Amino acid sequence: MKTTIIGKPLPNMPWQERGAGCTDIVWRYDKNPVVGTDILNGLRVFNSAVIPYKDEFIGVFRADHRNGYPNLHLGRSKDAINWKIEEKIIKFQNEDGSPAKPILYGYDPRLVEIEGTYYITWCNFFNGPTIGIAKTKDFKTFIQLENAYVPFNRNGVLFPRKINGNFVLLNRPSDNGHTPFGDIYLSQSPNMTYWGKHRLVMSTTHYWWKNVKLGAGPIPIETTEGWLMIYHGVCQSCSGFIYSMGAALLDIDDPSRVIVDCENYILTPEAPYERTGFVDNVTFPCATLHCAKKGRIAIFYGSADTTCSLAFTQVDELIDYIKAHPNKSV
Ligand code: BMA
Repeated sequence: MKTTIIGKPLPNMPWQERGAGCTDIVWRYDKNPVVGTDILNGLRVFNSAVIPYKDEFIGVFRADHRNGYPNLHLGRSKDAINWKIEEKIIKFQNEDGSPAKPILYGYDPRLVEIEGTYYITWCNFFNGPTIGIAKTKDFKTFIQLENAYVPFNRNGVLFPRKINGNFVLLNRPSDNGHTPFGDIYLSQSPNMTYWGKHRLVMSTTHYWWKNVKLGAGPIPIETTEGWLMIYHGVCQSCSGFIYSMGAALLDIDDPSRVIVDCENYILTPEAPYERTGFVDNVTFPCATLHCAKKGRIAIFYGSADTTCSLAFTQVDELIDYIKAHPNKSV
């Protein structure tokens, strides 16, 4: 079998074969949702990030509290399906060890390991939404760094290694509300504090499912064919926005260059838990677990702003699919 994903094997990742008769390129776990509203005192837990940690899994979860604000919680799991999520909100400290000012809200976290340090990026309140960044080595002490940008920005997603000596952060400039526009950019930093060398990665196009806005999703996956970037694409319907998932390949050395973007969505709200919830018709991918040895990818995504769900795909089939259905406007 060819090795397309550049990385480690992950034999304990969740996996389920495509069901008989299913021809979808990405297929759902048949026991979705994996994190329901029964897990954290009835709060909605969705748009969350998970990662392998030691022989288990760890996650940063978004929970929407009864005061209306979302915040970030730590979760642990042996199988990435059954989760225990801590009731207390993650407490950050400053680099000098003093307690950081509690964040007013934090949502849509992403989580990545780079050179032995774990970084959380999330949508952080800073007189409006921007990208917050924190780091930890042990998931006990969390050090909050400077926000990456002035407001407004969302969907901050780090690459899992430095590229040409810099950390690279995908992001999506936005507004203060339910932004009716949005393209994916990237920024670079030598030290996780000063961000610059901003580049446009991908704009909305005429394809109806992604003609309003785009946002990077999980941490990009390094493959022999380029960085596999799974993202969300949004269209406007008479009953509101609809969030689907898309996929593209970016150049390994210059990820602002799109090699090929798929014209089709790879998953769109169709299951009842995606179509109906606090916000209907949302599939919002924030993480993947993947096995380089078997070429398997599990996508962890928020469903209808209410629960967390899982979907699966096989890397070579997905890459072939992207190439067979190119976005002709890139
Ligand atoms: C976006 C973000 C996401 C959310 C989505 C759909 O603007 O707030 O957290 O899932 O809207 O409501």
